[in-house]
Amino acid sequence: MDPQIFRNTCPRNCYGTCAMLSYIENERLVKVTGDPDNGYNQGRLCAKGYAYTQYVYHPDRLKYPMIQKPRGSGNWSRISWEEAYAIIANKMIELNHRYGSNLALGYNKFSGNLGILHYATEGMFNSFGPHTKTVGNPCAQTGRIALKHSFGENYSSVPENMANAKLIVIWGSNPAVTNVHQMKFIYEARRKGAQLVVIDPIYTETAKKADLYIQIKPGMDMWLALGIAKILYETGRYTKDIAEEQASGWDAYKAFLVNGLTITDIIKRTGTPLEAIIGLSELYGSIKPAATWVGLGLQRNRNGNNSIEAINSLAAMTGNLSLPDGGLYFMHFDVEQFPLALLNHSGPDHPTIPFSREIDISNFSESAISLQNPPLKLLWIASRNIVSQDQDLKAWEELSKQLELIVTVDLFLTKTAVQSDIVLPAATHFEEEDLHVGYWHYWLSINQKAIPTFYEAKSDLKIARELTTKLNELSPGFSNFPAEKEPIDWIKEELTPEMMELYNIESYKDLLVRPHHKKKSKIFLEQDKKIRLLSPEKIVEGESYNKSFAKEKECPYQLLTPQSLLKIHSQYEINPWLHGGEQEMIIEISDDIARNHDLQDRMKIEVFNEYGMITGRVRINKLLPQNIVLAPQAGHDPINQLIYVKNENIHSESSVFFYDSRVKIRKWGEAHV
Ligand SMILES: Nc1nc2c(c(=O)[nH]1)N[C@H]1C(S)=C(S)[C@@H](COP(=O)(O)OP(=O)(O)OC[C@H]3O[C@@H](n4cnc5c(=O)[nH]c(N)nc54)[C@H](O)[C@@H]3O)O[C@H]1N2
Ligand SMILES: Nc1nc2c(c(=O)[nH]1)N[C@H]1C(S)=C(S)[C@@H](COP(=O)(O)OP(=O)(O)OC[C@H]3O[C@@H](n4cnc5c(=O)[nH]c(N)nc54)[C@H](O)[C@@H]3O)O[C@H]1N2
Ligand code: SF4
Ligand SMILES: [Mo]
Repeated sequence: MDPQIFRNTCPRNCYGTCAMLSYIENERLVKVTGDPDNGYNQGRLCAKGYAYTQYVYHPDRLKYPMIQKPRGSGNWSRISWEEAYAIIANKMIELNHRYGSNLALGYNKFSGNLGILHYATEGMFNSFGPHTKTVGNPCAQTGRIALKHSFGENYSSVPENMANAKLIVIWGSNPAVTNVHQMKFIYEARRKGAQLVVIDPIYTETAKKADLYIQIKPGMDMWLALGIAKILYETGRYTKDIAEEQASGWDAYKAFLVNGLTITDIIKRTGTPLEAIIGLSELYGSIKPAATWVGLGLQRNRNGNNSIEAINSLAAMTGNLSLPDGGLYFMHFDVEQFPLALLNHSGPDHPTIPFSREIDISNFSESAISLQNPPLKLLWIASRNIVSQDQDLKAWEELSKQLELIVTVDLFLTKTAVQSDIVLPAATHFEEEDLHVGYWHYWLSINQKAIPTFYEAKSDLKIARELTTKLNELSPGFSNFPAEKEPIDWIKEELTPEMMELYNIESYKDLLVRPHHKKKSKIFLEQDKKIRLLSPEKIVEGESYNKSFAKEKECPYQLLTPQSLLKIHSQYEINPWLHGGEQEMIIEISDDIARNHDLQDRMKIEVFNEYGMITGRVRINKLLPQNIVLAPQAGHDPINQLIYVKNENIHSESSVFFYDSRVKIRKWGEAHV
């Protein structure tokens, strides 16, 4: 019998949002391929995508709900869904009675599955009335704010068009690792003669493909962008009508370029040689269209906002933003144009409490601890591995002490799940329906249920439907979640006439035939964009970044922990096709650091600071800047134990400044001899 073929979409937090075809035989997933009808991934997947047949049937997948008594003991026992719902619902109701509201109930959800129906978690909590919600984005908020400041709205060009650019400048992104399908368009551009420039403190896999690689000190891109702008202004190679007429803040910006900085300053601050600065200004000054990519890596430090605004200003003054194949790349938030009926589900009113409490996910644990009247008592964790991926894990430990019930919904017994009271097994995307809009490309695709659910796993939506039913059984009116609605009803609700027109479809059924691209004319109107140039006040603020490392002497090395090719954050590391068993953490250091500590390749070291310590094996990387330590995320002893990077401005939202971390190192055991 021929296999049945279904349309699925890889739901990972990944630039690809790859449309895929799944092949099913006897109700079993036997093969996956990329969907050739999606113009972005064009029939291809990455290695993680091709490994889905193994991921779905992985022996470690959670099969049943389980309870652990006491928390953290490892003493798990299997319970039925009915029991799990009863325990959770009774606790929710008890907390409601104790405090007179549901503010003691909260969730932490992030990026395990980005499907629109995965807003079921938020929808379920909304259905309780005022509660404690997690807002913000630890990954991209800083860049998002910077783009909004520069352009008044979001801005990210169509990635397929990068193939037609004549110059591609990537600031702080590593697509050869994090966005493999984009490399196809980059290679195509290069074949047609385009120049590729990569600006990164690390000589990455993408840098290896570049015509010009510029090594820069982390956090110093603002200065490099200003330096290039200065040269272009002084040599008259900029687009006058845009800079002088369309952009706001030109006079102050220009005055700063002329009087506020010298090229010698730029070289000192960025650590970039003069030849590279001249080289990049020659390219920006002479080649059009130029595609400028402000990467996510760029904004994981305190100066990220200013760096992005500086690069935006440079891209604007060179006149590339209005050219069809030039433009600016970051990521987009088009998903927010959909109704997002689950996310925006409105719950019942509370007689005295008008709103939910909000916690910024970028400073989750510390903010949660500070909540009083009532304190946070129940935490629901979904699509999130806090213990591996968040910062300030000491605050997380503190927070867990006050939590009376932690429920984690996941596919695996993660580092976070083992610190929970109850785990609930989640379904893979092959086991549930969903709808997906990318954040990089502009394709809309559907996700069909292709196989029966694995043992007793359930989708987050199914869990929301069943738990709210149980709550209402025990306490009528507790929740107003529309539990009767099927996944397809939610999908149809997202596809309003406006959205269908935007994506050229007449019904969801068109998505069963192929994914659809957003109408190009509706993506953005370059001509109308307002451009606000980086202001000298911001530059002064950026200046203080140079001095912000007060602990420099004490903790001399900067810790960079970017993403890895064969993982998505903490995911996939248990997949044998991708990773051969448990691996020792490899810590890359410069030969300078190796010399200082008398270290050689493969030696065991300890990396530590006042928050914690981890061990690993040395790999000397001669191309690393002097004071940089490079380590991967996740693993059995996650590096995030050493990461504690607060945004000092508590009133401003930001990404987590993961790359502002500092550490010390020593030979393994050195402290104990
Ligand atoms: N394989 C794989 N792909 C992924 C992910 C994954 O975990 N694995 N995660 C996905 C997610 S959620 C995200 S957010 C993206 C992120 O992917 P990217 O956008 O590529 O971002 P990062 O990996 O954080 O960092 C990219 C580069 O920025 C550099 N960098 C750090 N600081 C600076 C700086 O100050 N200036 C400059 N110029 N460069 C700097 C780092 O050295 C790194 O090489 O990848 C997505 N894709
Ligand atoms: N040191 C350091 N830390 C970082 C970063 C860094 O650069 N350096 N990058 C940060 C970035 S960019 C990001 S985006 C975050 C990512 O942070 P997280 O989103 O917490 O990262 P993941 O490790 O992908 O964890 C997602 C979890 O969701 C689970 N999951 C998958 N699908 C489903 C589902 O359908 N339902 C439910 N309930 N669960 C599901 C997965 O099994 C996994 O355990 O990490 C951040 N942490
Ligand atoms: S992880 Fe990213 S690149 Fe790989 S299949 Fe999924 S969406 Fe595509
Ligand atoms: Mo991210």
